[in-house]
Amino acid sequence: MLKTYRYSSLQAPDFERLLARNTDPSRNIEQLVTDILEDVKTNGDVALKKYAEKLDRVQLTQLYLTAEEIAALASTIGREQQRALEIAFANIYRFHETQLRKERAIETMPGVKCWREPRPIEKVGLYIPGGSAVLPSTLLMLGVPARIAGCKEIVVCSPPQADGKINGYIAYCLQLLKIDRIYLVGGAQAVAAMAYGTASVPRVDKIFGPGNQYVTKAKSLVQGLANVSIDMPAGPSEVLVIADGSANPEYVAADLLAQAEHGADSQAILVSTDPYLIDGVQTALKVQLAQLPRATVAEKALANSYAIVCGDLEEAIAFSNRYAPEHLILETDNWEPLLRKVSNAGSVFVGHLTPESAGDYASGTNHTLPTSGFARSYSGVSVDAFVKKITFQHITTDGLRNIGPTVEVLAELEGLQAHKNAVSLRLASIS
Ligand code: HSO
Ligand code: ZN
Repeated sequence: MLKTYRYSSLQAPDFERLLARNTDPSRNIEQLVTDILEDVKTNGDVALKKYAEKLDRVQLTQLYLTAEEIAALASTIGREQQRALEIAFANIYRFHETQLRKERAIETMPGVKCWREPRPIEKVGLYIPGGSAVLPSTLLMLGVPARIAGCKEIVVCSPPQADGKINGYIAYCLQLLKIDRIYLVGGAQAVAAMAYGTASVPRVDKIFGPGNQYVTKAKSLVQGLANVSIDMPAGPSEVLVIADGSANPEYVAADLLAQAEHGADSQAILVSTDPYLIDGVQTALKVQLAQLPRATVAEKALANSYAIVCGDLEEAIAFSNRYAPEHLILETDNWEPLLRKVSNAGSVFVGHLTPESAGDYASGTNHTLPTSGFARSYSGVSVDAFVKKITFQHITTDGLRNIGPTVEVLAELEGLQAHKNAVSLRLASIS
């Protein structure tokens, strides 16, 4: 079921092919999204209602739901589901709260004090997709760090259902987050609305959240066009499992399928030191796949995935670091020495009993992570993504005596006399 390659026989072009993903630089998408951005920029709410009718098949008189409407929807969900969302909320809160740790002020020279303080990004926009699967967990993963950071305005956009409402689980998460409005806007038009602002939807400073190719393209375009920043370039989701003979093939298969069911373009990669384990996983994949409601989606994703046989765990980690997976699962008894060798990955799941699903929902870590190899240079979403860190400094009389001459020399060597004067004038007046 999974195509299998031998690590030792891979040549440079094989690596290139196996490591590449999300390479479709479709110009059609770019043109379409540019038109939507322009339309929303010029026609605001009118354009948003038009797209709701055309794409979400719903006529909206009002582009948002109020606190009362959200409360009514939230009250329709079951107690067990409420409890699960509450536990996830609490764990995500606990884990992210520690990220606000204060940094120490430093005296770089006597009398020269420097420090850094975080300030929340005032207005943030969270996009919650509503495509083939609605993901309330994504609202928690973005809303919790935004709340902890202290963002003043949290704008949430999600496509309306055919009845002009949103799913009750999303509504319950809004309540947990104390967000009292949700905008019924989806797709590239939601990104446009939050980037430019319309009569109904406020303009924001930074846009977060996953989405389809249109949403992703819109996010990358508005960065340049509208002076707004984004969390990260997000592509289809992916997992890489490193497993040896100690792994349980059924667990491994389940983890690969948990990834594969996200979308036909998802990738689930198995890297193993044991060909028998790969055989076992292939068998388990067949059995488990047959029982999945989203089997068609998962099957397509598996067709776009593969397994690699490595000589040892060193090679496995080397491949993983080159692939830079969004999620890395280490299904081996011998995980401990591997940890420090992991150099590129979004989020790592350690040992046989740590499925990615735990982190997707409820263990506390964030599930908004870099894909498509961006784990080489990006981190997942955290409280940091919702703040700016501002540096401060204060110099005393002694401090100026200490640092002044150095600055004068450097200004002189760069030929910037005014810079030098700003120091020299002060030094003269304190001597
Ligand atoms: N695996 C997805 C997150 C998710 N899974 C949400 C289930 N719901 C990207 O990290
Ligand atoms: Zn997932």
